[in-house]
Amino acid sequence: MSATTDPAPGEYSFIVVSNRLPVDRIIAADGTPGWKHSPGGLVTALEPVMREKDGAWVGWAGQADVELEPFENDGIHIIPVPLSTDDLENYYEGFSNDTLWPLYHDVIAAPSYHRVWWDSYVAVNKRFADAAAANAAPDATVWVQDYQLQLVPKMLRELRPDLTIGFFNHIPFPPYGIYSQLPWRTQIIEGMLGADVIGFQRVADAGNFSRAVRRLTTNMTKNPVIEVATAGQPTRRVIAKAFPISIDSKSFEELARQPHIQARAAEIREGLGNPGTIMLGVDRLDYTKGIGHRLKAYGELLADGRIEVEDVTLVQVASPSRERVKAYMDLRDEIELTVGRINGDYATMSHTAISYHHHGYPREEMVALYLAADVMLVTALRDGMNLVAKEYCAARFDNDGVLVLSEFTGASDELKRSLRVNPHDIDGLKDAILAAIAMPKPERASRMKALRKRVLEYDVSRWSTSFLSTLAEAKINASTGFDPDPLGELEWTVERVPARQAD
Ligand code: GDG
Repeated sequence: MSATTDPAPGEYSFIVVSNRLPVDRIIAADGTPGWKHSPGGLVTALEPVMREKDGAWVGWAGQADVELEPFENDGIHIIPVPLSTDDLENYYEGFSNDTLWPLYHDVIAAPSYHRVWWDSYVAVNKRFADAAAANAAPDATVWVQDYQLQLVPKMLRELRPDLTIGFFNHIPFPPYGIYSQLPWRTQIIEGMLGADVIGFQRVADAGNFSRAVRRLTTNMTKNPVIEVATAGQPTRRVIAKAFPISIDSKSFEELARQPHIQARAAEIREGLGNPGTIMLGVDRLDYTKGIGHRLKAYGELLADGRIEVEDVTLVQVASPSRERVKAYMDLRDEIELTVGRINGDYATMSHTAISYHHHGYPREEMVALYLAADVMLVTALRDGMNLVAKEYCAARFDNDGVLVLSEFTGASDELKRSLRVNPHDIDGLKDAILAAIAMPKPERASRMKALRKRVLEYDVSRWSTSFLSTLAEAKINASTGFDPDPLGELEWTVERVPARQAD
């Protein structure tokens, strides 16, 4: 890592803005600060574009109350945005994770609405917008990521009308009947409409957004176009559509093909007493992931005597998440109580029922777990996409393993040959688990081949390329008076119901 000298701030032609940077600031045991690369899917997907376009990444470095200078990391310019302890409490843990997160996930947990959280959200979004505006070259492209930064597109457009602005929402966008609870619903919609292209995980999310636009503003929509009228300015055309995110599929397959990872998978199976079937759940410990529903189904199958611990073991990795938010502390207690009860009731001296792990693991270990698991359980109650489902398929180069997948994930729109379940229907979930355990090898292979085809074809680089090319076209079309419907086949839709009477 070295200090950034060239180009000077204000000269980056491509900027990504996200709450977290692709590097974390860490403090060593002796107090020395350093940086740790956190190579998520987004970083992997954007790295080539970043290098090609000499791009910069604007975000928070993961440590409160420190002001850090921009620097370069592995060919990417890093522009840290500071957050104070108060910002973390109000903007991040409060408004982002205790208002928007539950609201956007179908109010599985009750959202809290606090005006001080909102004020902090506005202030922090402005700080991110200012940082992007100060660093963007004339006519640059800025891609804003996720629900923590929904006001940034509009703020940025006001500061820098020359920019091309994209926004991608990684989590669901809820139906209007739920969204309309938000006291600041119109401001958020207007914030997002500052972008030229707004990406969602599912077609349904884009539809929910367009409907909210019609209910809360006077703008007209003609799928996927929204005409945004602003007093005293020319009408702008915004595209809102689905761009389902994916993973770096090849890298998962490559890891899975390595002999030491396969040896580790065999060792995991051995360590669990070589049961006939290993089932696996991998989730952040989050109430949206349906971990409790999964445990209930598994516990009932043991209680009914339809499976035995000697034959079927469940491994549950629940990586620590948002541990200072009350709903997450309560969830942890609830899950761990259930795991303890099931193990207490059914484990034997030689076989555990649930092998439960409240840690994060290195990626190699995750891939070994994917290879060791005969059945992967993804039972989210609502999930923007769910990358774990895709990672499992990418790792299974042996065309084996069964994916049980909730229909409430974005992934279920694509992974149609999984065993799709409604996790609220516990009897249905139990039947699907039994079907997965008993599935004959040829059917497992035929399903897994189809799943893998999809995951390998639509990888994360295809996702980013598709979004960025739509963004580039939107820019060209905006300047050439593009007509999205030259044959006049589609109706503009406008709802004239005042928002207050809606639903
Ligand atoms: C949000 C949306 C959307 C988990 N534990 C460990 C670990 N992980 C990795 C998984 C996967 C990622 O974290 C989790 O991604 P998901 O998609 O499953 O879920 P969210 O964290 O909720 O992500 C989601 C996503 O954004 C992208 O748009 O799909 O809907 O909620 O990659 O493998 N990785 C390692 N150790 C762990 O212990 N190494």
